[in-house]
Amino acid sequence: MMDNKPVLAFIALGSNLENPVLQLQQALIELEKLPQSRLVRRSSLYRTAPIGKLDQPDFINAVACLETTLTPHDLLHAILTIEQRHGRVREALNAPRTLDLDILLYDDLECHEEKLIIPHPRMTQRAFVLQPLHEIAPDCMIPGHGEILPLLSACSEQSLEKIDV
Ligand code: PH2
Ligand code: MG
Ligand code: MG
Repeated sequence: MMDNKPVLAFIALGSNLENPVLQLQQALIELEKLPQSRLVRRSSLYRTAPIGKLDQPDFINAVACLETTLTPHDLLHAILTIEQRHGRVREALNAPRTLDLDILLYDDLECHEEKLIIPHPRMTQRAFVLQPLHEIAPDCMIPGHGEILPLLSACSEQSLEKIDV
């Protein structure tokens, strides 16, 4: 797989347990070190109100862009390994977590497997994904959905703030 053509892949980062800012900063360093990959861009960190399950701490969220020759499945395996190093415990869907890393986009791929759905199925309704993604890739197209800005405008009621770190 070493000679695959490099593609851009976008990864969402989120944490709301055990010093979330540090969790994301450390995770970005680990993403930088992934094999066959280069971290080409990263967004600011954002403090965001929880979506889905409301009675949990605020999240810190960001988005990173990798240029990679890893396959989507190898990239998924690599980011799940990083989550595990951060002590991720999988409880209910939307439960608080030390670190969540999700593949948002992988080139223009659409993939609908049980364990790997790309584009990420809920990304188009979440400002905590769309705002940092828009910061680093305002012109990106979301396969099956199109431009990012109308999607972001449609979730303007979701509160988030850029943080200085
Ligand atoms: N992740 C979820 C559910 N809700 N809310 C915010 N603000 N940020 C998240 O990363 C998040 C969430 C499930 O992945
Ligand atoms: Mg996840
Ligand atoms: Mg997630």
